[in-house]
Formats: sequence, structure tokens, C-alpha cells
Amino acid sequence: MKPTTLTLGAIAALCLSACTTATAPSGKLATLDGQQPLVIAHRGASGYLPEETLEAYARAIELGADYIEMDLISTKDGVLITRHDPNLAISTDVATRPEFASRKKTIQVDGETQTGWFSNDFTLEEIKRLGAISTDAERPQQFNGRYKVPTFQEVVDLAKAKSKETGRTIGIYPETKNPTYFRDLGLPLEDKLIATLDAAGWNNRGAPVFVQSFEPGSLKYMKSKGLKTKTVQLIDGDGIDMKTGAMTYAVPVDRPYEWTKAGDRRNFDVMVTPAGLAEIKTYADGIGPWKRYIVTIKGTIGPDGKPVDVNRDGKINDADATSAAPTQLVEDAHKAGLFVHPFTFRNESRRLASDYKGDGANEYIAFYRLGVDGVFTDFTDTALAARGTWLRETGK
Ligand SMILES: [Ca+2]
Ligand SMILES: [Ca+2]
Repeated sequence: MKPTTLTLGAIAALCLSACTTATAPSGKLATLDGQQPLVIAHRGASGYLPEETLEAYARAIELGADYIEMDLISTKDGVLITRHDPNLAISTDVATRPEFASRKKTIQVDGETQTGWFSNDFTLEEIKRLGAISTDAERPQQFNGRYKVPTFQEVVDLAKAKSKETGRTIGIYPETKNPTYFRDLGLPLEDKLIATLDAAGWNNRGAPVFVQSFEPGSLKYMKSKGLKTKTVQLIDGDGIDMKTGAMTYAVPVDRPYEWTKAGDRRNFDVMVTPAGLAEIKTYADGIGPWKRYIVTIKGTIGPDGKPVDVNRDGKINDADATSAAPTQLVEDAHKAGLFVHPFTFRNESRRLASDYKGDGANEYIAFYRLGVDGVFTDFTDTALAARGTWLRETGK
């Protein structure tokens, strides 16, 4: 039936029906605000195109993302650009450029030794000569080198233009990346982020903006400097002990780097305790935990004490493991008044616990049922389709 043929009464009835389908039997979704969970396009449509490019963001918006997510780092001349790593070798073709060969070096980033080419050694004009590449060898490679590295400002402009064009509000979800590293280089990120939001008219509570960081100090600093948007404390871990399902910790994702620098040896797990959540509530509005803090996985351990290749594909990965019972984290965070946006949801079967049967939709639905307030996803379309399925389910 075409909407144009409906009478007003029929439209009202449809609206009522839509409202009902979006509501849990209790009358409210289990999210903190009772609204449907947000679909946050992690680094754009990064499952399909080289991440954090204007093209990847535009694709995510076309696919229907509520928010586009970006990592902010600095160029040598102090411009914020969108890249996950200061090491440009990871996500650009810099290694193939003879003109920059002499800038290759080995340094420490957040305590991790890395060899490559670093954004703080390149001006924006130089970075604009590079092409973005896929960061995952098992994802499409045919777009490598075709798209440029955008500035943060260019992505803000894209979100605004697309909001106008589509009539939807496209939000942004910027992260201060390696903020201590850049501050130590005399290239701090925070004031520039605030200035960009100010200029965009987006430095306010109601703006479609979430500002995120793994480093509490970065979020606290921005609050002290007048940041008014919603803020998110990210909570990382390194891996999972397949025998116990316990989170493991290793440099550089064991703790916020500012803690390491200050001699504080606690790991990220202190943030997910009720006391840790209460502390976060003093400076942030929500948490962005690795999803394994909510549902971890366990493998099958063989007589030799090693994980078994259950699906016999010659590799040991998440597909050989099963999901454990969920933790209390979503409930505890909500009790503390914090929303919960776990990361990162991906379609590849090697990244899905076996109980999801190779279908990413099943993983989203499991997390939506637990009341998460949003999901970071590399595959916006799958997250949205699963949200639709789940919303219909809640209307039963
Ligand atoms: Ca990020
Ligand atoms: Ca396997």
C-alpha cells in the first residue's frame, strides 16, 4: 500500500501500531532512556570501504547510520584528521611513497614499539597526497589508494550536508585518540575538538554529538574547558582466555596510557565495577566497553590444555567458542545513570561466537535484548536490519 493512498485515520492507526511494535511488553525498551539503541558506524562503513574516509562515512550514512564514528589524531601542523592510528602505515599507502621513505622510524606509541610513518611528522598537505587503504586483509582491497584522508572539519561538514540532504539527523561520534601521546608532542587534540564543535554550533547538550576517549584525563580536561556535549568513557581489554572466558590485558590496551605514565598499574577492569562506574559518572554520560565485558566467550579446551579447533577450519578464533552468560554490566551501568555503547560488532564468521551461527544479526539481537543503548558496528546495514527484527520481536 502506498502511503499517499492512506486516510488520516489509517495513518494514525499505523503510527499506533508502529509505536506498539517499538515497545517492550513492560511498555518501555530496556535502554537507559527507553529509546531504540543507536547504530554507530564505527570508522564509517569500514566493513566495505577504506575506513575513516569521506567515502566510507557517506556510505554509512546511505546505509542508514544514526551516528558516524571517527578517531582524531593530529598532523605536524596541528590539524585534526580522522585516522585510527598515528602510524600512517596502518591505514594509508605511505609505505609505497619514495618521497617519504626517509621519515620511516621506530618509536613508542603508548608504550608499544612501532615502526612506520607518523602523522605528527607530516603536514596536512603531505597527508593529503596519501591514499587510504583497508586495515583488514580479509576485507575488500580494490578501493585502496583511491580516497584521501579527511580532516575532522570535512567530516563535520559531510554530516551537516547529509543531514540536510536526507532530512535525518546524522550525528558524529569523535574520539580523542592517543591524547597523551599528542599532548606530549605539543600537538594536543582537545581544544581543537572543542573549537570545531563550537564553530559547528554543536557544543551543547542537545547536539547530535558524543565525544569519547579511552583516557579519562582527556574527557575531564575537555569538560573543564567548556565541552558541553555528551561524553563517553571507552573501556578496552586485550583478549580472552579461552579456557576461563576472563579478559586478558596487555600493552597498549591494558589501561589508559595516562595511568601507565603516572605509575598506576590498575587495568581497565576497575572501570566496570560499581565503584568504577560511579567514578565515571562524575565526568561522563556513558561507557563504551569492549563487548566482551557484557558477553564473553569460552572455547573448548583439549587434553593438551590448548583450545580446540571445533569447526576444524585450521584456525582458532571466536567461531570455535561459545557465548557465556551475560554479566551485570548493562544493568549496573544503567543503575549508575550511564548509557552503554559496546564495541565492535562485525559480520565475519571468524569474529562471531559459534552460537550466533555465522549470522551477525544474532549477535546484535542478543545485545539489544540486554538493553544496550547503542552499538559500534563496521556493518551499519546488518545492525539496522537486526534492530528492525528485534523491535518487531519486542512488540509480540
Ligand atoms: Ca574509535
Ligand atoms: Ca576453527
